Amino acid sequence: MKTFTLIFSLALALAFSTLSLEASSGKGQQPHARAFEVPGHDPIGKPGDGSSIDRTIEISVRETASGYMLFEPDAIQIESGSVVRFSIRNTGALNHEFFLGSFDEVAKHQQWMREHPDMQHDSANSVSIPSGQNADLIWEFSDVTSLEFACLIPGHREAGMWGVIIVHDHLAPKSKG
Ligand SMILES: [Cu+2]
Repeated sequence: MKTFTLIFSLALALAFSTLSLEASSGKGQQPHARAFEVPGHDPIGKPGDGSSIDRTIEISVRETASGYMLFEPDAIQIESGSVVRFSIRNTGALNHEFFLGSFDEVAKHQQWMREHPDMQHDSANSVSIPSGQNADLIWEFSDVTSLEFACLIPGHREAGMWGVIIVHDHLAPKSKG
C-alpha cells in the first residue's frame, strides 16, 4: 500500500512538472501577458482603442543619482468607467517599461521576467519606453479596484519602479483632456 502511494505521488509530481515546463516554454506563453482576457481573472479593465479618451495622465520615468528608478507620480486615482491615456516620458539613461496589472499579476510576471530576462513584453497592458522617448498606453478602467504599475525589467521594480492606481466610483466627474 505504501509503495503504491509513493508511486502514485511520484507520477503526480511528474505530471505537474511536465505541465509547468510546457507552460513556461516558448514565446507567447507568458503567464498573465493577456490576463485581462481570461474569464474570471482579476478585473483590471481592458485596452482602450483610442477612439475616446476621458483623461490623459502624464508619467515621467527617471533614474536618480543615488540609484533609484522612479515613476512620477507613483500614486494615481482614477474614476471607474473612464478611459485613460498614460503618456509616459522616459528621461532616464536606461530603457524602461510600463506594465499594468493586479498586484498578483505583477508579482508573478516579475518572477517570470527574472527567468526570461531577454523577453520583450508584447501585450496591450504593457508598453516599453526606450531612453529619451515617449510612449502611450490607453486603458479603460471598468472596475472599482486597486492596481499596480511597474517596470519588470529585472532589478528595476526592486529599485523603485512601481506605483499604485486606485480606481474609485466616487470621484468628481471625469476631467476631459
Ligand atoms: Cu525600468
